[in-house]
Amino acid sequence: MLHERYYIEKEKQEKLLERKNPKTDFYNGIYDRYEYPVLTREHIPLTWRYDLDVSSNPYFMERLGVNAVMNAGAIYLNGRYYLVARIEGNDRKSFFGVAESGCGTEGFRFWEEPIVLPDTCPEEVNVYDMRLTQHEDGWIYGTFCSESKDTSADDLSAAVAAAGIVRTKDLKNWERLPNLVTLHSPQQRNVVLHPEFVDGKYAFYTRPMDDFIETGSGGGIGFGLCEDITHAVIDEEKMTSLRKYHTITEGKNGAGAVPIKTERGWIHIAHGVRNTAAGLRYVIYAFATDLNDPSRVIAEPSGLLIAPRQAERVGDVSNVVFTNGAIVNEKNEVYIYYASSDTRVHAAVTTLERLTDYVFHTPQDPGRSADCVAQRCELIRRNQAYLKQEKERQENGR
Ligand code: BGC
Ligand code: BMA
Repeated sequence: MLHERYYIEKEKQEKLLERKNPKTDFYNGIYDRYEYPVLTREHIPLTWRYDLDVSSNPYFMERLGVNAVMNAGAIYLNGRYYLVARIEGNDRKSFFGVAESGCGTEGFRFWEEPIVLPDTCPEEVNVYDMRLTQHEDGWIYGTFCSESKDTSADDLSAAVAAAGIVRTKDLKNWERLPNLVTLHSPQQRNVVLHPEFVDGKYAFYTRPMDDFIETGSGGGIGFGLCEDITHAVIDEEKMTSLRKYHTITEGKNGAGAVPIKTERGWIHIAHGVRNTAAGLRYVIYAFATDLNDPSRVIAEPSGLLIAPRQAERVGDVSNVVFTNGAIVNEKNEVYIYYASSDTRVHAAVTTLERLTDYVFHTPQDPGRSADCVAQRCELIRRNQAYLKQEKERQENGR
């Protein structure tokens, strides 16, 4: 016998999973936003949260609650959209689960059970933020943050972040490889595997850090090569997208989605962080690197691509948008999956043509107020002249 409440909750959830997700009227010409998040804690199957047996759970209580569903890696396989989401239990521990949809902006359903990664690191306490790379070697790799307690420090919250590496062919069976070793950076978060070999080697985007929170001397997003993915060691980390004073990356930045290959270069969708009186503010930005040397930045549109807006601004860690996954389908539509405020996952949708135009034709940040206002006045004056010319053209045509 099932509790009567089970049927009510099941029906509520079914409605949510079947809900249509219309575009909002948000407009910037770059991407569309959607009315609802694509994944929330309410998407988590009831079997993961409730004990359905009325004799052991007479009140139909959540026994293992889920607090948030966020930061999802993404991959497109055989015409279907897959997200590997970070699911955070009420216990603050995260794990991964696959959610699948036929359309990319709605209808995501979790598979029956979460991903069970091989438990090879006894000191590891938390895992999160997986990036999924379809590598040209034939494997799908997942890189994620593997966090352990820093036992060398007195501070209870002192931690060590490393990059975990797993691989799979089907998102079901996962092989765990040793964590990435970066010889010159004691900590790593936001590590992304490049989808192609570079000089015959595996290439990683890294994020050199001196300690768990502060990137310290780490100047931005790093890039390093390694010979053997089964014992991945990176010696030199070159710098790609740099942190800069008084920009959206001043505090820190990190690689997000796996870079997207276009005719003009690799497009990267990353995050930038600045400190504020209200805490860290995370936004998403984009840049491009050279096709032959993916560490060399060749285009840097000014400022942010996605900022937390309206309801997105509020959540467990407010004022945050974060991405670690994007999908390009065969129609060259681009689905950028981003989480808001460490609470839920949304899709921002554009096309490869638009994203390329954005990355290569958005002016660069000139770096100072005086130059930025001059840049804007130049645009305004060109527009005024254009409007005048259009008006004359229309009047002459009449
Ligand atoms: C949290 C992450 C966060 C990191 C740095 C971790 O313990 O799980 O969500 O990004 O700390 O603040
Ligand atoms: C981090 C990330 C994310 C998180 C963000 C904001 O450093 O790795 O897990 O979304 O902070 O809390």
